[in-house]
Amino acid sequence: MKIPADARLYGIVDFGYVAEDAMEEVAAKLLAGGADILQLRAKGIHQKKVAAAARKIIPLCKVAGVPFILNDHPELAMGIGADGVHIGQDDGSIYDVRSSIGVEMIIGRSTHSLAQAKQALADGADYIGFGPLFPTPTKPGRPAIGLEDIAEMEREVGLKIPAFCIGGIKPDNLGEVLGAGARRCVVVSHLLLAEDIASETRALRMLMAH
Ligand code: 3NM
Repeated sequence: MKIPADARLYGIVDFGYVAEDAMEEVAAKLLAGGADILQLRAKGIHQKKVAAAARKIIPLCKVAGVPFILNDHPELAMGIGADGVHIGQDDGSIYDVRSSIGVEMIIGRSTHSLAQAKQALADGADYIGFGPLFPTPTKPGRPAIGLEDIAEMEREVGLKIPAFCIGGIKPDNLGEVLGAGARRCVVVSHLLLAEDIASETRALRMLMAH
C-alpha cells in the first residue's frame, strides 16, 4: 500500500501516552476520526510488546484501508506485515533499510531542516516528517525549527513526496501552520490526550480537508 495522495492527517499510537491494553481502542478511535495513516511508536519498549500491539492494530488499519507504519524495527515491520517503517536521522541510511525490506514497503524519514528534507527525497524516502515546528512534550529538548522553511520545503520536497509537518501541532496553531504552506500534519499528544479522541481527530481532519 502507498501513502494515499489525499492523506492529510497522520496519527500515531505512542506507548508514551497510551497504555498497553488500550492500544487497539485508541487506534480504532484515530481511524474512526479519519486519520489517513497510522503509526505505532514504541521508544524503548521490548520488541515482543511492540509486535503484540502491532498485531492488534494492523487488522483495524486493513479494514479502514489506512497504511500502518511501524516506527523503527524494519525487520519486525516486515515480519508482521506492516505497510511501512518510519526511521529517524540516526537510524541508518534509507538505502540500507530499503535493501533489507525491499521496494514494496513504505519508508518514512524524520527530517529537522530543509537540507535534511531534500536529502531524504534524494535518498528515496517515500514520505518525510518535517519538524518539530514547535517545542513538544513528545520529544522533549528537541529544538523547534519554526514555520519559515515550510513553504520552500513543500515546493522542493512536498510536491514530489508527501511531507508531514510535525511537532506541537494542535487546533490553536493549525491555521498558522497551514498558512505557512503546510498541507499535511502529524498530531500526537493533542489527539492522544483528548477526552474524545475520535471527535478531536475528526475536527482536525476537517480543518485540513482542502
Ligand atoms: N517527531 P506532538 S516531533 C515524534 O520533529 C515526533 O521529528 C518529531 O508529537 C520530529 O504532536 C515529534 O505531541 C513529536 O508534538 C510530535
